[in-house]
Amino acid sequence: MAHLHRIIVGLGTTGLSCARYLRSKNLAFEVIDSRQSPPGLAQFQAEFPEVALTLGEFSQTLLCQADELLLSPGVSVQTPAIKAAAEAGVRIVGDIALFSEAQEQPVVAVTGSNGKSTVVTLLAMMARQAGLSVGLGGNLDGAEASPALDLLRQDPKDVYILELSSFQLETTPHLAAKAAVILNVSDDHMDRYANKHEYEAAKQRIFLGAENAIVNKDDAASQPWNSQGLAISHFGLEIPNAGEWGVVQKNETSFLAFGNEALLDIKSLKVAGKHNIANALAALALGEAIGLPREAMLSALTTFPGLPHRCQWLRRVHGVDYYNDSKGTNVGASIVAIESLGELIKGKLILIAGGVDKGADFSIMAPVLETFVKLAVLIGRDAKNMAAAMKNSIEIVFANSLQEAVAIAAQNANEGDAVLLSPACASFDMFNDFTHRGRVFSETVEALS
Ligand code: UMA
Ligand code: ADP
Repeated sequence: MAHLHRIIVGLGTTGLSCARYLRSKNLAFEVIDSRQSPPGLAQFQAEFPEVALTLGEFSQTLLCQADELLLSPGVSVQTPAIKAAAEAGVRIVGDIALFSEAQEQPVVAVTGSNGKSTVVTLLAMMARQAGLSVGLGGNLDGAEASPALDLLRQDPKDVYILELSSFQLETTPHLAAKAAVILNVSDDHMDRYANKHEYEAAKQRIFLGAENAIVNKDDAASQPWNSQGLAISHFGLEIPNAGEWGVVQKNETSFLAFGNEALLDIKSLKVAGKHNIANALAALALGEAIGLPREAMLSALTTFPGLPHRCQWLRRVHGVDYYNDSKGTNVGASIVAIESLGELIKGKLILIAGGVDKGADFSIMAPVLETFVKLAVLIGRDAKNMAAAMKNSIEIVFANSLQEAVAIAAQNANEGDAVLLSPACASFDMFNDFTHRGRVFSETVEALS
């Protein structure tokens, strides 16, 4: 293995973590990136001055000479030069493949279009509450984020909890998770996949070699296509059958439940909305599959405050509540945010949305827009596309910046209304990432008088 010709493709967070990991194992590698100045460049040159680095348009000749490409998730396996290398017999894998080959502790793997970060963070809290040491990382962004391979350069942990994107799963041949889940599937990344089937097929790879599969009864796309050898447990928002996770009513109170056993009054959760009940149930089912005690799981559920930038309440100004859902980066997430906050408030929502649309179909937002939203303020590169799909449902205005959008929203909101940033789009036309977008929104709202 030590003599393989390995090339790391991409010098972002993943590429750097691969480089550090390979060096910790004394394995040789070189690096290429299609950009002239990738984000990890300065750091890489400081840490790895001796390693060959090729920048600029991918050289097919170089890629085809390798034995193995360690592909970053932002680079599609369909990129012509990568495809040519695969056809020439080069092994194409990603960081998650290296991770699963290298370690033997139980791994919990979570994918889905929405709710991944919430579920993995909540499950990590549950496991820690139960006294386990936890390695938490993967696609997850934010304070606790860590690329998967960085976790293996730390002390070994009792359990690893990984958030995985469809991109990461594309290059993972065998994950062998102790427990795996596809939380839900709605359109996302349609600029990268030829159709929804391809996107779903990438997500299905999470079950390869898994022991336990957790299935969302409310979303048929969460079912494993091949259930051979899998122990399956179910969760859903309806009354559960025996051995399933769900919601039961007792004395007009709703409880999270296992079979007919009421476990926790839903009002004691600190996070709101039906989607967060689903997230709580998914975390319970995953926790049970890795043997966490119920008591620890329920205790974590009553303290989990939710993550920033996900339907996060910021402030009330003149009777108008402001919510930051900057992580609502696809249509499914924004529909859920509009529905759950729309049901909560007395008045109507003013929605701030827009950015890079990733090939999404916004027309499916019509029912929630018509029911809960009185005005949409659209920003960003694909605002016009969005408006074309929404114009029959609600009134629309355009803004040149997020600050201008907040000002327009504030002018149009009456007492009892709420202003919601839930863009249904990626952020990189105007911001570094969704956290940057959320921060700008929060600061602008903070400055409102
Ligand atoms: N890129 C190039 N040329 C290259 C390599 C990359 O143009 O040679 C571009 C990609 O097209 C992409 C950008 O650079 O636009 C970043 O790609 P990357 O693969 O270098 O990304 P990393 O910095 O390694 O970050 C990735 C995840 N990002 C993506 O998959 C796009 C991060 O998830 C993740 O936290 C990190 O690995 C560690 O595991 C972020 C994300 O946005 C949160 N994920 C998407 C999502 O959640 O929707 C999938
Ligand atoms: P991900 O990591 O998959 O992007 P997050 O937990 O960060 O998911 O949540 C992102 C956004 O998706 C939230 O702000 C909310 O609008 C929406 N969301 C969260 N959980 C769910 C769910 N279970 N189903 C649908 N939408 C959800």
